[in-house]
Amino acid sequence: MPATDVASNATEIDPAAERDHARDFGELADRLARAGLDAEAVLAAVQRFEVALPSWAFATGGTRFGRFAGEGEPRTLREKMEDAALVHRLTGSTPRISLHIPWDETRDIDEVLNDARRLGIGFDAMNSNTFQDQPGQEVSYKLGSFSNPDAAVRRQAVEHHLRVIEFGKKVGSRALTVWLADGSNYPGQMSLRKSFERVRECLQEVYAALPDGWRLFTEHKPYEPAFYATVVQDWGSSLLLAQSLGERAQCLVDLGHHLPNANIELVVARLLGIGRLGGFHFNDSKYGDDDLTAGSIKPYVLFLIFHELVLAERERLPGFDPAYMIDQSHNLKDPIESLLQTVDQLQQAYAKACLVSHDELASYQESGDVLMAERTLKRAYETDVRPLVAEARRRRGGALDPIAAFRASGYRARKAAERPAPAPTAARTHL
Ligand code: LRH
Ligand code: MN
Repeated sequence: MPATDVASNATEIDPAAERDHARDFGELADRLARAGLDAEAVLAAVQRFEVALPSWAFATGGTRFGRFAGEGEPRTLREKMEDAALVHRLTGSTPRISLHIPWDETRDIDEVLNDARRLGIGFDAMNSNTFQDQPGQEVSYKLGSFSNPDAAVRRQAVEHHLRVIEFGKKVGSRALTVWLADGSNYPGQMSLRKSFERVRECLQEVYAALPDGWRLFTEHKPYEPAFYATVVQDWGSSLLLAQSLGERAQCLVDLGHHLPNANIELVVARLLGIGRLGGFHFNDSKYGDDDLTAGSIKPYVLFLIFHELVLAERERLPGFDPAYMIDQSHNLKDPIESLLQTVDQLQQAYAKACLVSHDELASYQESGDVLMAERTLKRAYETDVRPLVAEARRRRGGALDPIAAFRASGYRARKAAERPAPAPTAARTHL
């Protein structure tokens, strides 16, 4: 890990915590060995796990009812990258940031690349934005972008995506995530089939411009900001688009983009089964696209999703190369603390999924022993893997307890002094 001044004291471990951790991890490893499970193999898997951070989640979000700004929030791409570097320093598993254009647009690419080198941060999938009108824009996206009946609007939206790809090429990104707010609020407002056809045609132009080695992720969402019909409303619509574009188009699953009680792990299994699972926007939700901390509301669902991923990994499913990314909006928690919590929850869900006795499970599934099949899966979920995940972080130079380390580092107070709150009128560069 490059020497950065980013809270260099953040990962100092006090000897007592180190001793307790060593005992806890040792006991867990013994218990797993008694169950025929290899802690070191799971540890190696968790150490390989990496997830990208969303540039738009480092400042407090807000809802239409209000926003309660926090202290020391980043105002520039450099400051967002500094915060991302700290999360990586503490977790050892977030080496990339996912940018959103135009929120992160800057003319001085060399400065961005220098900062990236200095901070040891790379760039994951790019995100386009045709859900807001920008100052000086020719035509409005009010009635949609790619689905808009007005060809000039569709042209403008395609041009925007080509610019996002150009920016991404300069920073070394290798993927483009396309989420469209396109839709309608009233029956009759929009042709349900023509709107979809227009999106497919525009995406074909964007897909044709993809640089070698790049992937395009289509992201579905059932509603908001459209409240009657969203053009790319569900995984089926997203899959139809990806299949019509080509091999390098896959579906991105944002966990918050499913109607209540939808079986998200089943959607994941379906997309895995045909090699069209491009990646994730991890978060959690109780009702809608709440963008809460991952694992905070439905931790068992997060585990079941990772169970499907571990099965696919073990079976070396063709096309299995999911891009793991976080997509959250922080209204109440310190953004960095919530992201640290999310990374820990993802590491834990992955570790638990690696502890499933897969052969035992398969035998109960094949023999129709419903209860023992469920119990076998639950046994892994109910294993306290916190010492193992902490050990994985420690071996990657991270903190045993990232949140405790972050609070002890005084980073937020220091940034509050360095980064005076932006004037209330300043343009918002995040959700
Ligand atoms: C839409 C979404 C999309 C991003 C945005 C910030 O709800 O999930 O992935 O562009 O949030
Ligand atoms: Mn998303």
